[in-house]
Amino acid sequence: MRRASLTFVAGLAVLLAASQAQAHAMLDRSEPKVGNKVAAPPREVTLWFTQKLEPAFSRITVTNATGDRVDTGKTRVSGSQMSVSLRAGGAGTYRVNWHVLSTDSHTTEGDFSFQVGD
Ligand SMILES: [Cu+2]
Repeated sequence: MRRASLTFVAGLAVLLAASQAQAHAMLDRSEPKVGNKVAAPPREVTLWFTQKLEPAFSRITVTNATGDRVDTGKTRVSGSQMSVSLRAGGAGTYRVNWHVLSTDSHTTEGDFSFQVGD
């Protein structure tokens, strides 16, 4: 009896987590694109989300192949889009970390990488 109800509660929690995840601001697309290769270091990184973002609590950080921060630290938010300018950071693998608060008051975060040069 107790085990059965615990299983039910766990199943409910999974269902709730799944439905909430759909309602959060998820990464829709990016420029440079996730996992893509670009010829030269981009001047900025732009991310588009599935919901509008709260500017005060949404940010992007970008590191280059040597792990140095190459973003300017000033994330710009407009609706469901945010972007940050980059300093020149050379070739190699760049990693983008993002953290957003959507207008439904939920936070989500994630990261991805793209390649620069050859
Ligand atoms: Cu949400």
